[in-house]
Amino acid sequence: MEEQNLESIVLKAVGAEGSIQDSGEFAQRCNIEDHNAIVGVLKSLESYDFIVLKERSNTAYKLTEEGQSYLEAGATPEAQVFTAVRARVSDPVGIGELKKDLGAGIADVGFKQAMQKKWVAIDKSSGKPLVVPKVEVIEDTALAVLKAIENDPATAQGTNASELQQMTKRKLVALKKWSSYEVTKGPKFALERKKPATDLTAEMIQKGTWKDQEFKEYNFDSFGLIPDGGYLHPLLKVRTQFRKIFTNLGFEEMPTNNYVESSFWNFDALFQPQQHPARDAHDTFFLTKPSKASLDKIPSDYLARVKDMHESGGFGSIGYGYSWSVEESQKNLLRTHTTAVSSRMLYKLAQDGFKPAKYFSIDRVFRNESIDRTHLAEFHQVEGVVCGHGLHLGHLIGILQEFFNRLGLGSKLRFKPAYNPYTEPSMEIFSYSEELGKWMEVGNSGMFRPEMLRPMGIPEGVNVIAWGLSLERPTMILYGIDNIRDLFGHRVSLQTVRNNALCRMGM
Ligand code: FB9
Repeated sequence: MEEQNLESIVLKAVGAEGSIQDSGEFAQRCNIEDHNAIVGVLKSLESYDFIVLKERSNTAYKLTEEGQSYLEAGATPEAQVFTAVRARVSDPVGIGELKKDLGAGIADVGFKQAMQKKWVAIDKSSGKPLVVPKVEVIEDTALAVLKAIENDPATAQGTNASELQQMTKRKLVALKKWSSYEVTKGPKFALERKKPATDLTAEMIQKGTWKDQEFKEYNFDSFGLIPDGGYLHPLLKVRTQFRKIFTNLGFEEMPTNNYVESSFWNFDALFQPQQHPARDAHDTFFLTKPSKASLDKIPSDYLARVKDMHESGGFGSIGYGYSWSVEESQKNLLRTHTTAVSSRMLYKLAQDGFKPAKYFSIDRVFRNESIDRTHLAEFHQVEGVVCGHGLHLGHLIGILQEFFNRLGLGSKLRFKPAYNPYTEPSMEIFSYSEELGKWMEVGNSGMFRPEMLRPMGIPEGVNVIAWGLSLERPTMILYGIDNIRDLFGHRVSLQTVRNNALCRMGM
């Protein structure tokens, strides 16, 4: 029944009778099965001073399911056993026969009780233990107690304490305790409770009903609802930190919004030979639809210069001396590094009339490599590019020192000679981790080769220094995540996203 209805039933009863003697009896009278529903309404009305409650403690015996079953059977198990044994006085039976006739449960319980009451005994004179009656008639007193309780649970009229204790011990009855209430009118009694309004509305003001309207008091102790909101993924927090570092160093972000790239921009423009293992399907995701990039996207004069460079070199280079295939350069792929974007940007810079520039990119790249706990077939590459007149390795080392200082990795930085197809010289970058107590690889770097820059039209004397690292590695270390699947992919727990701390990096 609705709480509102219960409330009006209670208020009308108190209004008509002046009080309710007992809420439990009242609930029964109104066919309200759940007394607790009434109690909830009484407590609410009392909190608004509509009524006054006087608590009463109640106890009553209640038959258990087992007790109820004996009442329905009309006899306790002991009485049933005596009746069966009395009927076979001339041809006594054993307990086994009784179990067959009465059922094991009744026979076991009844035999034990009947023996205790000396209603029956065991006769072994025939060699086999037989159950025989010891009295002519019995009185099923336990049944009488069950009947008395059923008739009057509150007082169990006609029974005594010992009998009730015995019945409770046999788990045929249980003592129930509950509270009920005497209800009388309170200082603010009314036949109907007008819910106090929570808002002052324009209608109340216009009609003037606010004058008689009761308003709910402000509860200054309650906490406001915590507004749910969006949460930033740890990778995006670290990306923001990288962006801040690059922009504070005067770098411009490159447009990286194309995951699909031609082999030309991803490899050929970088002077990466067409036989290079990295260009094999085991390392690169090639597209089948569309499998080919349209040539008109690649300026024909530039394409010719790249072809020449690969085949016969130029600008001091001897090239690779192989027959360069334009079809190979048209193969579409998922970019394997954001250096493909750097090559597009540098070509555009040269074509628009070179001027010194600093670019950066942070975006997804894809490699067809074996995956493990810390590697997926994709990751976010972070790349920095600086181009200017007379740049040399010292400038690269300097910008790396400044960049990694801002990541908090610059106190001990070392550089190790390395190889990349499109940079010469190249260096791997290492930082000493006090926490891990070892040197940690934190990136790769180099100076783009003239074989890459000159065909673009980048002028002689201008060099380009560049470096790269990943977003996942620093994020996993900063957030203590050891399995990349807990950071990236469909298994990421949204709770982790909700709970993760602010990203604090270096400076
Ligand atoms: O990120 C890497 N390590 C790293 C970086 C930061 C860091 O910070 C922690 C808070 C303390 C911790 C670790 N690495 C590069 C090094 C290794 O993790 C390496 O095992 C994995 N590398 C990726 C590529 O692996 C297939 C990281 C990724 C990487 C490597 C090279 C480049 C970019 C990303 C590059 C480049 C480049 C070179 C020359 C010119 C232009 C770009």
